[in-house]
Amino acid sequence: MEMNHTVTVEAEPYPFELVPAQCALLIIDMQRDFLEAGGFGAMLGNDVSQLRRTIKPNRKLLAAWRTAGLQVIHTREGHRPDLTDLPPAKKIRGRSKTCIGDVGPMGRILVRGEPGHDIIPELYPLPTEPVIDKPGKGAFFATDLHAILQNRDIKQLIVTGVTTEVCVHTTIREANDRGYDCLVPEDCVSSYFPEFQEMGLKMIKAQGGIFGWVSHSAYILAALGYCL
Ligand code: TIU
Repeated sequence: MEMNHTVTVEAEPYPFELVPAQCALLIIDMQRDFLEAGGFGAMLGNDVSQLRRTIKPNRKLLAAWRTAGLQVIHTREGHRPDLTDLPPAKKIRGRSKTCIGDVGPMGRILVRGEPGHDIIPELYPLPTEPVIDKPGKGAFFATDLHAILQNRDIKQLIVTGVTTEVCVHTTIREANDRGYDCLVPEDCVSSYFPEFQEMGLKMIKAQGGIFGWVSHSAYILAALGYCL
């Protein structure tokens, strides 16, 4: 397949014209701290099993992107071990007994270098794939993501990961304002709250695609010529 040619992906609110060579797969925060027991997500009182259904479709999409030689970028939410990049407001939010930087079953919560902060083994980055360490919810805030995308001539993003209404939404909004076209496969993103998943996806594609497009990984793989 010619990666500079446009392929049409079935999507809402209307078909997405995908140019594979200009489209990065951006996988947001598929970290143990959000997807496994004892991490940040669980600390906030969430049922982490809500997010685990995204692992399988993300694996398929990631395998396809790698096989096609296309660009993959991963992100991780977290902070420096000395917490100098952790806003005091973020640390105390939630009034939880345990907070960011405290020791949990997977090491210090949401701290870089700790087991819980790392990406789940099922989607572990290759050494050639950039990993963006971000202190906020959005992947553009206080990171070099925009520079990396510009240097690689990326104009479109397939955004997957967790959680839909928090880091995925914030990143899509930031990307949209910087001129990127964002496509979200609904089976590859998830929220701890089913109602936020539903409304989060609706918000992206409403008003003529105010933030982007919503599709399904099967449609993206089909457009790339993968038999399912
Ligand atoms: N709490 C929640 O839903 N999400 C986050 O705190 N971070 C991300 O979404 N990655």
